[in-house]
Amino acid sequence: MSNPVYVANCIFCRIAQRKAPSTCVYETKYSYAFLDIGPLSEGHTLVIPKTHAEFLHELSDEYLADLLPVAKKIAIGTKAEQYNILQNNGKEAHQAVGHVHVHVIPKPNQEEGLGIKWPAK
Ligand code: D5M
Repeated sequence: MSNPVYVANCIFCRIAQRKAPSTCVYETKYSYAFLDIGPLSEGHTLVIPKTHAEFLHELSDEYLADLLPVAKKIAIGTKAEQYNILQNNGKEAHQAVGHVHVHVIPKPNQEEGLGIKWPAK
């Protein structure tokens, strides 16, 4: 495993290091998953690498390879049959936080919701 890069003024680096608050959903050696602060739906989760990279193309394959399996696990954990996986790179592409993150956005039943109890381990 290559040495992780930590950027002190990056909020997602701070979250991954547990120096800033978050609701952890799941984590691996390479990735950290937590609830989005402004959820588009119940269970909206972000998966981030535990090393700093602003854009996907700057992230090493070692960390990149873990992001989608974790996103899949989160999606399964929500029990939503329908969901979006999104990943934005650059301001024009609606990236607001400069640390790679994958959105998992479940589409819960509008009346019943998902009834998730986090963390879903
Ligand atoms: O999405 C950036 C996402 O990051 C957006 O949905 C809000 C979320 N966000 C920002 N700060 C926090 C903290 N501190 N905790 C949890 N979620 C956060 P983007 O793809 O860059 O537009």
